[in-house]
Amino acid sequence: MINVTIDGKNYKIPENYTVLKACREAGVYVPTLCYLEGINQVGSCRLCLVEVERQKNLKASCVLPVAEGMVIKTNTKRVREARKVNLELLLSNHNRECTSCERSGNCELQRLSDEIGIRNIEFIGEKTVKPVDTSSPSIVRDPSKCILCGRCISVCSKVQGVSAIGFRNRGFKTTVGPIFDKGLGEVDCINCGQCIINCPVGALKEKESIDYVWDAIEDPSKYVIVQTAPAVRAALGEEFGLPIGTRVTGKMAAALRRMGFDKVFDTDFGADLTIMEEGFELLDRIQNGGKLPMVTSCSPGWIKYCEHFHPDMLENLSTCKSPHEMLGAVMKTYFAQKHGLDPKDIFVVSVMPCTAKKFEAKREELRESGFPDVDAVITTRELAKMIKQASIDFNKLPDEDFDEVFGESTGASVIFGVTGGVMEAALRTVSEVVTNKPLEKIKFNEVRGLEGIKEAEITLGDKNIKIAVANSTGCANKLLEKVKSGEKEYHFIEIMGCPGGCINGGGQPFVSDKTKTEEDVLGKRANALYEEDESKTIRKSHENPMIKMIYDEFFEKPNSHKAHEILHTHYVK
Ligand code: HC0
Ligand code: SF4
Repeated sequence: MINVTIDGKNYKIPENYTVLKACREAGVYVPTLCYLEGINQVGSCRLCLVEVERQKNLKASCVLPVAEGMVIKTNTKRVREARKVNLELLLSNHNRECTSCERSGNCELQRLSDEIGIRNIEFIGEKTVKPVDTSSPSIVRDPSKCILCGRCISVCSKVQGVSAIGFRNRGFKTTVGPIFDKGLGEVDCINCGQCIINCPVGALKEKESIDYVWDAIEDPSKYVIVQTAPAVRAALGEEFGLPIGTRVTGKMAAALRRMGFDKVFDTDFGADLTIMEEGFELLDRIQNGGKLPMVTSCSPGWIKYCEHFHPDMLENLSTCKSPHEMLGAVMKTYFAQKHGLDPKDIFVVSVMPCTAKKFEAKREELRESGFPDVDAVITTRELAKMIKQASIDFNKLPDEDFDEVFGESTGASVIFGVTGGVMEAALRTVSEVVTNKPLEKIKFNEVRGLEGIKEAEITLGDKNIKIAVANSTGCANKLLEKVKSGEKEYHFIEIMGCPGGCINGGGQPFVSDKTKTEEDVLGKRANALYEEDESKTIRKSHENPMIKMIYDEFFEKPNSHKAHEILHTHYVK
């Protein structure tokens, strides 16, 4: 530890800290726009400037290491004025149409302009002009809003291991985007949206389907079914000012009903169905010499990553469709038959924490019934916008249930939304199927927690199986390299494309860098799902009575011929 003085007070600080980190730990707020701890520490926005005694120039605190006896001043006239000038320069080349901007109300640039006291911009000059990129099925880029902070670039390369975007050109012409001015839809982008949720401004957003969904609801010839992913309930409340980690399952179902959907179902049912299919597929591969390790296939960002970066592992993927696609396929087959509906009139909307699901829903592989399994995907953020457009007072809504029977789900399915959850849900079912005895402990702590890679060995009957869980495609890459080199061997691997799993998907509510340093955002969202699991009387997928019913009435048994036709697919690229 070393001694530093910040704004006249003395602190003991670990010597490997930056000045910014020391200030934050001391409770001294220093504004930043480009900073993302451990990911983007580049000192480019120049808003975190501080004065350091005996040093002539102001210093960017995010890249300045602390030193013994350092005297730091964060709040002098010189600091305030320099931050203001730097921010004005940034704003001079920014498309400031705040009222119609996607991020109005939660833009970090807008908030800092207010906090730093910008009231007029003196430097009016030329602006860098670049067209909006709409080539991706999931993401829209507007370079006129970009402030060149580099957060998206760092997240895409360092966390996701993709490097689809970078700085292009030099000086005034500098922009952020894919190589050779290509569109995001033309490069190896996996649609994860991690760049969106880490963008401090409105330069990146999801490709909206709001009007498409409203039109379907208004269309009397359409039977419109909505389903909601596990992680949406853990974060939607944030859009309505509720504390991070507030679970809003009941209010969400109530809001969807008031918006006019004909049925309000839960993707969690699809997750229970996935566990049945994937669990039995795993057992079959282990017992009959199938391709191992088997890797989960429910995260579409991960699937696309696998196609681009590990095409030799496509055979390792489970053939199961993802839960919302399974539920969509069930709607257009079993549900349509049972209710005398023509599948062409059924319109399935998935509310997802994920931008890659927009791409997934358009895949040719996922339209076995002759119609897309899912017709539209909206993110958690888009759902919040629709609720606001409908003038629904969300916080005053009563808690309501999902509709029967596809609203019936178990604790196992709700934890799908957090890293390790699919693995834990699968183990709960596979263990009981193998041993034919009730589980002694339902929690698998070995696969819980937010570390990038987790490993464990689990006893299933008389056999030990080796498992691993990776979250973020960057961590998946590290894990798979070890598998390929023979350094590691597993039977079953869960991979989720986003760090932390779907609770941190690219479609989730924005959380500022400031809030991220003050609150354990992912831990709180994860807890919301674990609490919902604990609140359920049925916590294993195979015990869901409606799952039993659908096998009795329709699919016969897991992995049956019919189940394969409707619930499974193959990715070949
Ligand atoms: Fe997920 Fe899913 S858990 S991918 O993160 O498997 O998006 O929440 O909906 O489909 O169930 C996302 C979340 C889902 C699917 C489920 C899976
Ligand atoms: Fe990179 Fe994901 Fe953004 Fe594509 S969506 S540019 S892969 S961070």
